[in-house]
Amino acid sequence: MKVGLVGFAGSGKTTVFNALTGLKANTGLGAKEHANLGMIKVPDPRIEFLAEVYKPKKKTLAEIAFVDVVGPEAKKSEKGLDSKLIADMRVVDALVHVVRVFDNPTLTQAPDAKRDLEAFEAEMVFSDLIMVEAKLDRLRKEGKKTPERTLFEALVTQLEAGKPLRLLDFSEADRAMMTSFAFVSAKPCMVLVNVPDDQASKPLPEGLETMARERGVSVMMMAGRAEAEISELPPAEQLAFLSDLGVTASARDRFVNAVYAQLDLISFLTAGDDECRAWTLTRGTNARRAAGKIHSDIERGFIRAEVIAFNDFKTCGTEAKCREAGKLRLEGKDYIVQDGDITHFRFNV
Ligand SMILES: Nc1nc2c(ncn2[C@@H]2O[C@H](COP(=O)(O)OP(=O)(O)OP(=O)(O)O)[C@@H](O)[C@H]2O)c(=O)[nH]1
Ligand SMILES: [Mg+2]
Repeated sequence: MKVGLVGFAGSGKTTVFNALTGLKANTGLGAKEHANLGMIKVPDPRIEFLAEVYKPKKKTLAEIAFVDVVGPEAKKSEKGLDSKLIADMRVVDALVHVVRVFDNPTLTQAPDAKRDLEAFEAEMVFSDLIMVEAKLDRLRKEGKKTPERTLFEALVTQLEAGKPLRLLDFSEADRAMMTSFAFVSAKPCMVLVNVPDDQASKPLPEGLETMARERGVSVMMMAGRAEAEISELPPAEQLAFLSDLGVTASARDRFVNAVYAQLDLISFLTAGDDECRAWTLTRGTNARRAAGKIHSDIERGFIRAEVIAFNDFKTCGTEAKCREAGKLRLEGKDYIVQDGDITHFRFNV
């Protein structure tokens, strides 16, 4: 899972990146030559539980990779997003749009979350529109009424109305025809409202939630600078400072929960003496495709999955006891993997 932090220059993307990763990338003016890369681990107490039982050599949490991409100046926005930024945005699975609510003395514009949300969304729509129009020109010249042309006609209608592609319902076949374009306005997106230190637990700016919902994006609030400073403290000390801010969990934990909810993600687990591990999966994925997350050979040679629900494992205590209690299920390739499934794939290559 790869997430891109995007937004206008000086909105606090790098500050948020630091708060989430615990890294110390340079912020402020002159810190914009290249994108920052970082990982965060998805906290999962189920892995701790499994590790107690299996005593594996290794335990591995699921990870979310982050790219903090370099932002454009808000005032240059009429020109459209530059191609380097668009390229960085195309390769991620989801976008987190950082919107500024604090006063940034290096910027001339006063903060206005709704203005920036609208403007950046318009930029994303515009950059997709250019691609869609170019493709549609070619399709129209061919003169045939293909499913591809029907799809691109629908895309152009949506984008010309100023609406992002993520609001449309696509079939599997549609998605296949769009894959190579990696449209930015089609990517799942979350707005991260970056507020001053004393506003972390205040209500969202008026009307922002509605505006975000109309665009198919969820909203999360964070006091970026304060939370970046807290993330540098020893874990034991962090909680007291967080409660001063009026929040109950770290920026990272809140963020991971929000991303999982917004992107409809689950984790499935594998357990053994070598490794206990959590794997990220989109809800609704079948067993065979889930196996492919581990290795393409396992997907190709898939025979069946042996599955124990984590809660059953917790009740029974061991794999053998689960077996005795009839809690170990054999599932075929079309089984839809559930959150917390402890899965062992049988395969043959
Ligand atoms: N008061 C306040 N200042 C912040 C907050 N977040 C960031 N800043 C400050 O705003 C300035 C810009 O922050 P950055 O994190 O570098 O912003 P950016 O979006 O990465 O900027 P570019 O990489 O230039 O696009 C820095 O001086 C930060 O210290 C915040 O939540 N509150
Ligand atoms: Mg930055």
